[in-house]
Amino acid sequence: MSLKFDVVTIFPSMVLAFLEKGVIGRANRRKLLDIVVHDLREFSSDRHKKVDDMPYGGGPGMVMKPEPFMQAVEKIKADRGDPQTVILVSPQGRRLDQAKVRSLSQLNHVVLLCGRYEAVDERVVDAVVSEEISIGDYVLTGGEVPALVVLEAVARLAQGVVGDADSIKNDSFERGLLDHPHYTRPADVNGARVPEVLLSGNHEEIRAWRKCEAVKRTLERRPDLLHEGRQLLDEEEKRILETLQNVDLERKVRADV
Ligand code: 4FV
Repeated sequence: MSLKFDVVTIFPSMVLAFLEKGVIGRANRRKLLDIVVHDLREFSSDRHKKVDDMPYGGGPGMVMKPEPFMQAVEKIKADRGDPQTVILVSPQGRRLDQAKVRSLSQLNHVVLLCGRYEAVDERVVDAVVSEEISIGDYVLTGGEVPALVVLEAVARLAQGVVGDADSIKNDSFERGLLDHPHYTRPADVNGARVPEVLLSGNHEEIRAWRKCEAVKRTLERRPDLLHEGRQLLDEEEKRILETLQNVDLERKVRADV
């Protein structure tokens, strides 16, 4: 069963353009994904297809009207069946992470609502939204990019979308770790050489080096991930982490002496 997405936006061409390219574009053409993009203006009963209005209580900017979103979700339910979740992407939402992406990828019908202007009328959230998701603590001009971030991150976990399933298994964050460094030809660029171990053909040493680099990078750049995701580490990774932390500790002690 292909993963169904319905995206509601005032810029359908922007979303459709994204869905033509790359892995997602190919999966869409091969019907591994079933994506429908809806123009919010079609659900406006206003003769000028107005979808926004002045904010009650005053203040800057415009607010998106509730009825068009409510109509759009009702139409989607009537035509495409009840979705398992209706997501409004907004800065007020739960922060998206790979764990959330993985849980969304277990569903088979997801609706994504894209806001524009200052905000969406809160009654949309009360009436038809299951959850709000944020892609990060910064403010964009529209929900289309966040909606496509959610769609792409979830769709690539769907069966057959990404050619080599191994690349999913080794994903960053899949196991609470950042990815190890990657290299390709040529072996020497202006004197910058590829680590010898990767040229050795010794697959066990390569595997161990990559694991060590992943733990080292995570400790250096994202210790918060190790704090939250320690239980995701296997015994070997835990040993590597201990060794690195002991080395670190010794270095600090020596520095203090
Ligand atoms: C956003 C985010 C975001 C807020 C007002 C669109 C903008 C504008 N959505 N994660 N960060 N949305 O900045 O999800 O309409």
